[in-house]
Order: sequence, then C-alpha cells, then structure tokens
Amino acid sequence: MTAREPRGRHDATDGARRAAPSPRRKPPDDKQLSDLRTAITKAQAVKDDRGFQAWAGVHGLPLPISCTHHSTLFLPWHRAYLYFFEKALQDQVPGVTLPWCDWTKDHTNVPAPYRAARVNNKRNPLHDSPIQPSGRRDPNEKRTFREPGQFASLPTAADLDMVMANTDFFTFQTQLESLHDAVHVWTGGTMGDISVAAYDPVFWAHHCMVDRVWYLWQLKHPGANPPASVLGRALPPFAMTVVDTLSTDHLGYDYAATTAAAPGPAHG
Ligand SMILES: [Cu+2]
Repeated sequence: MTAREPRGRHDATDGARRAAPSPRRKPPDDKQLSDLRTAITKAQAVKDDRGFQAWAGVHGLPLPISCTHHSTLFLPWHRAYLYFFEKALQDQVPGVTLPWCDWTKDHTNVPAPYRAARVNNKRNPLHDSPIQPSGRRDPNEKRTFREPGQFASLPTAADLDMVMANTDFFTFQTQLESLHDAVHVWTGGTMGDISVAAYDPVFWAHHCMVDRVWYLWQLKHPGANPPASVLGRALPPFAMTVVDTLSTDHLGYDYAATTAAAPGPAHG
C-alpha cells in the first residue's frame, strides 16, 4: 500500500501557483489511511456530482459508461479519472492522496486496510460501499462485495517486469491492461464488472497502482509517449485531452520513489 503525494501544483490553465505543498502518492501511514477514510465517508454523504457515488458512476452505471477499456485511451482516461476523483477527496480532506495497492506483493487476500469490515469500532469505508439505485446492475446489489481469489490469479513481479520492458506505448498499455484485468477478476464480485467496479473503494487503489506503473514506465523510457495522432483525443467527460495526462508533474502529483511498498497496517 502506498499513496500519491501532492506537491507544488502546476496548473497550466491558471498561471497562479498555489503556495501550498501538494500531495505525493506514497506508502500510507496511519494518518494517511485515516484521512482517506474520512474523505471517503464525507464524499459518500455528498449527494450531488461531487460525491463518491457520482464519481463511481462516471466509470459505468448509470449510463453512459464512460471508461475506456481495451482502447487506445485506457491509461490516459483513467489518469484523468483518478486526478479528478482525488481532487474531490481533497475537497473533503485537504492533502489526502490516493494510496496504491501493489498486487504483485500479496497474493493471499485483499490489502489489509481494505479488508477489515470495521476500524475503531466503526464501519470501514474502504471495505465496501453502497451502490446508488441508478448504478446497480442488479437491483439487489445494494452494496459492493468481493470474492477474492476465486476466478483468477494475481500478476507476479515477473509479469510486471515483462510489461515494463516494452518500449512501445500501445504494446505496454495493452499488456498492462491485461494485468489490470486479472486484478479485477481476482477481486471478484463488484470489481469483476466494469459497469459497477468503481463503487468498490479498492478500485481506486488498484487503478492508482496501474497509474503508478505507467509513471514508472515513463521514467524508464523517456519520451515513449502515445503517437502524435492520439495526443489531441478528448477524454470525455473530463476536460482534458491525452496530451494533458502525460506528465504527472504537470498535473501536480507524483509517486514516492519507494518500490518497496509497505504492506498496509493491519487495522481492525
Ligand atoms: Cu479497471
């Protein structure tokens, strides 16, 4: 488990530089997880389009299903998605960042911070989430659930090394997406179906890992970007194009340098 960490935010669209330090996604300590839980709980209570339910719904149900899987826009679209979701959480708890779950490290269960049903005698908002009525694939699926390890196995470090060795963006992206697919299927339940997956709080940690792998790949292969022909493509519903997503520095966050993702503290 690790978290994004904000730092000096560079926003190309407004020349004003915010003095506040910005977050870096990094390994979470107890405060990080506690901030994340608070932010998600508060965002769950927001009923308009700034709330958790609305953000989860952008990915899939209610229609339209906006996420881009098995397309040329998979990584850029999800980077934009995480960016705006993280901003929505920061509206609730300034400075909070998304943690990542390194699925090559622990193949036995869902990461501990997401697994505990209760934390400090309260429901753990990372364990599961309500699904708004308009977002349900099945009217009876009122909350997210998981069935870890029943239908697939998780990617290994060797799998990831092979993907990282690619020098072509599209080949890298396609192979990373298939590792990503395995994690959805391995987690099972709500996460196993893109129409509802983003309601599961662990979705965001999973996609933060995917985004981090892209970030690490960019560092390893400088300039290995998508071809010019796609740089201007829009990423609806986000007011960004592919080129806007290429630099995490430009977006105002980066990832802690550690590759030794600490296992999340075992809560509950
Ligand atoms: Cu996904």
